Amino acid sequence: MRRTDHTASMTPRASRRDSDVVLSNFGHKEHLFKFLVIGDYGVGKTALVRRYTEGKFSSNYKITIGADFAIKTLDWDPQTKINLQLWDIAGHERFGYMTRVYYKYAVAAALVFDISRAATFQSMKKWLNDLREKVALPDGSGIPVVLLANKCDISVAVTDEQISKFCRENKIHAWYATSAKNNTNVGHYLASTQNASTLNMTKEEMYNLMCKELEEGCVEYPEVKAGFIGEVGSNWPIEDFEKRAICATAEVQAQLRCSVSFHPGRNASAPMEIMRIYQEAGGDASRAIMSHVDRTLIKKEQLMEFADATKCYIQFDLFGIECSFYQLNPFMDFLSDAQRVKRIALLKKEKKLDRVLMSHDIHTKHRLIHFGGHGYSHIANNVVPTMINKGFTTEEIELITAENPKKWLTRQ
Ligand SMILES: Nc1nc2c(ncn2[C@@H]2O[C@H](COP(=O)(O)OP(=O)(O)OP(=O)(O)O)[C@@H](O)[C@H]2O)c(=O)[nH]1
Ligand SMILES: [Mg+2]
Repeated sequence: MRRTDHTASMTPRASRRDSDVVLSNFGHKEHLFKFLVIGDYGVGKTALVRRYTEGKFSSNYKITIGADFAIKTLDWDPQTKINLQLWDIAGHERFGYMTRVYYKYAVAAALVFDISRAATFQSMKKWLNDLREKVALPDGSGIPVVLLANKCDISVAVTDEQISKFCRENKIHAWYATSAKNNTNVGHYLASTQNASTLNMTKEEMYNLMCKELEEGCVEYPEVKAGFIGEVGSNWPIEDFEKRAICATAEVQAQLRCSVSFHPGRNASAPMEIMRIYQEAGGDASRAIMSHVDRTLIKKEQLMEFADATKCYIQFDLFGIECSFYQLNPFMDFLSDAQRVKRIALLKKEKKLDRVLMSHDIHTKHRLIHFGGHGYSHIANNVVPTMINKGFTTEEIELITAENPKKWLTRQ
């Protein structure tokens, strides 16, 4: 298997104590993590790794002998690079005696089965036991595991309930239905998360794909039409792929009058730069949402300047998250809910409430009520009463929480 350019000098031996390796260079850190991909023969481990690292798929089956490996480099944040060393372990049992050697120093694993062949799901327990027995984190706990139900483009012989029950009973963190063939659930979003074939898409190809998904139906689910474009993600500085995605979004928006949503990189200049590219390419600012303003435009002046300069929706979407240390950008002070409400009050004073949106970006399970978090009712139960105490009228609350989303979601 070919490796990416960044890593041409790496060999499998480089994975010794990889999880401990942190290369510091003028504040920049690079981590190397060993990640295992295991499961029965023929379930599509090699195909998934190849799809993820090279963006390619082949229907020819070439059995893996021993183990193969590949690297995926991810920009975790502006200061941190993650090199994911993917160990694609042969599934055939004649290689089974080697697993102890291959598993050494791994920090996470994907267990893969073929959702069209129930027997490969039954084997998951055996693979999990083998893994738990032979590898652990330095503190002795089991390494985190995700379960991949591959070949979901063919027939389904195992139900969602069976898979969820298996995960619950075996402390598996998450499971996903994947298709290495159709590229389902194999990387989207920021440039750093895209596979090579998506990264190479021209603006015209992106435009055609978005139009198709809005007008005819989504590639993976043809019976479902997309309602809006987003989140269109970008990092800071904005990468070429991301600029093409923003321009294609603008052109589709101008053509179909649909709504769009943008995710900015963690820099106060990012929201305005996205809107500049979008508007120059013909996009209508009044149909766009700028998300995450509460972790991007931290200072009042930055927020008000942005609100004056464009007509887009301004989304405070991190309600419920108050942290003393923001690990994704240690240089940024994170706002509290009270400070978010104060910012919204400033926008009220400027008569800009008809462009304000609020939500809780719940992307980790510890934020759900079941796991001790605020849950999806936090804004309704806790934030709205505070806003009323601070002088917001029920009409203003109605505007932010019902009218604005309704207006944005309605295709013109
Ligand atoms: N339809 C379909 N076929 C797939 C998919 N993923 C893999 N395949 C096919 O399944 C066969 C086996 O895939 P591999 O990736 O080589 O399987 P493996 O798990 O690496 O097998 P071993 O190396 O023997 O352990 C190949 O013919 C692939 O083309 C998928 O998502 N959908
Ligand atoms: Mg293989």
